[in-house]
Amino acid sequence: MPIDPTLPYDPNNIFAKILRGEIPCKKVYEDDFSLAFHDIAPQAKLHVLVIPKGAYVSWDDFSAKASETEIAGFIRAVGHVARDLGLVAPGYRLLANVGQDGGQEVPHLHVHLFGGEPLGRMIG
Ligand code: D5M
Repeated sequence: MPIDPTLPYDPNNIFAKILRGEIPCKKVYEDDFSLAFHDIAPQAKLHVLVIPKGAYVSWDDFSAKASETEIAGFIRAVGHVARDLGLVAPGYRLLANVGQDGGQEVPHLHVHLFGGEPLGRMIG
């Protein structure tokens, strides 16, 4: 069920639990600002989620409230993960669902990184 991204951050959401180490994940990358792990229900041959460590509900929340350091760190982390996974030459896709119309289900900002196979064009 899609979330309302205007609600306050829920510290019991599943990604908050992953960040606290309360539930496991298949980690691919971690630094001071970000964590990346394999999606539990992959929609492509390679499907990784990259999340900031800060308590941000959505892209909207993050872009409005995060510090420049957190924003730069997170964007760099996404690029780092793609390079680490060898996706730069073949290419990949990034996606962030926001709120009801975007179909966001987990109320902690996450960027989906898809790759490992030709993904086709989504637009046009
Ligand atoms: O995407 C939420 C994504 O989160 C969806 O692709 C499944 C994934 N998910 C849910 N629980 C887990 C756990 N425990 N590990 C890894 N991945 C998980 P959204 O953009 O919110 O629709």
